[in-house]
This record gives sequence, structure tokens and C-alpha cells, in this order.
Amino acid sequence: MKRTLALLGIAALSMALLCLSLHGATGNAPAGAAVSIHNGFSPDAVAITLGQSVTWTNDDDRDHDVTADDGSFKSGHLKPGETFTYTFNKVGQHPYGCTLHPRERGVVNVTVQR
Ligand SMILES: [Cu+2]
Repeated sequence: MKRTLALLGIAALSMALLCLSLHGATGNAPAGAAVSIHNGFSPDAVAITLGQSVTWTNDDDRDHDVTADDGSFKSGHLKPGETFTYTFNKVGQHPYGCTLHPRERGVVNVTVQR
């Protein structure tokens, strides 16, 4: 009987630790980064970890777009107030720009989570 109680105790403890570790894992993974578009991208360089996403918001009074140099992501025309979110599943530097205004450039740096 005492043995059964002890085993139950260990089982409960294991469950608690599991919950704690799962909670910790999600706690370590913030949503990612946000970029405002207004006469260019601000900030023009953001750093995230693998699996996180970046959300761009057109805070300007004219259309813009977000287009990766390698074509891996493409927002299409973003009207004022519209947003575009992309989740990055590839490590490395992802340079992008606005095809409507070629001088507007940005980069997303994706690293492996530690
Ligand atoms: Cu633009």
C-alpha cells in the first residue's frame, strides 16, 4: 500500500515536471518580430529564431509590398493599414524589398533556437 502511494507520488511529480518543461518551452518562443512600413522598412533588419514569424504593417498612406529576393515570400500589394505575416523555416539571411519602391530594402536574420 505504501509502495503504491509512493509510485503515485512519483507519477504525479513526473506529470508536474512535464507540464513545467512544456510551459517553459512555449515561454521561450516569442511570436517573432514586427516591421512597420513607412517610407521604407522600420527596423530594416530584424533577428528571429527558426519557426518564428515577422509581421509587416503598412503604416504609410500609399501601397507597398514585401518581396523576398529569392521569391520565398511575397505579400502582394499592401494597402495602408494592411499587414502581412510570414513564418520563417529556413536559417540564414533573407533579404527583401518593396518592388514598388526599389530603394526600400530590409533583411530578416533567422538563427537556430538555443
Ligand atoms: Cu514601397
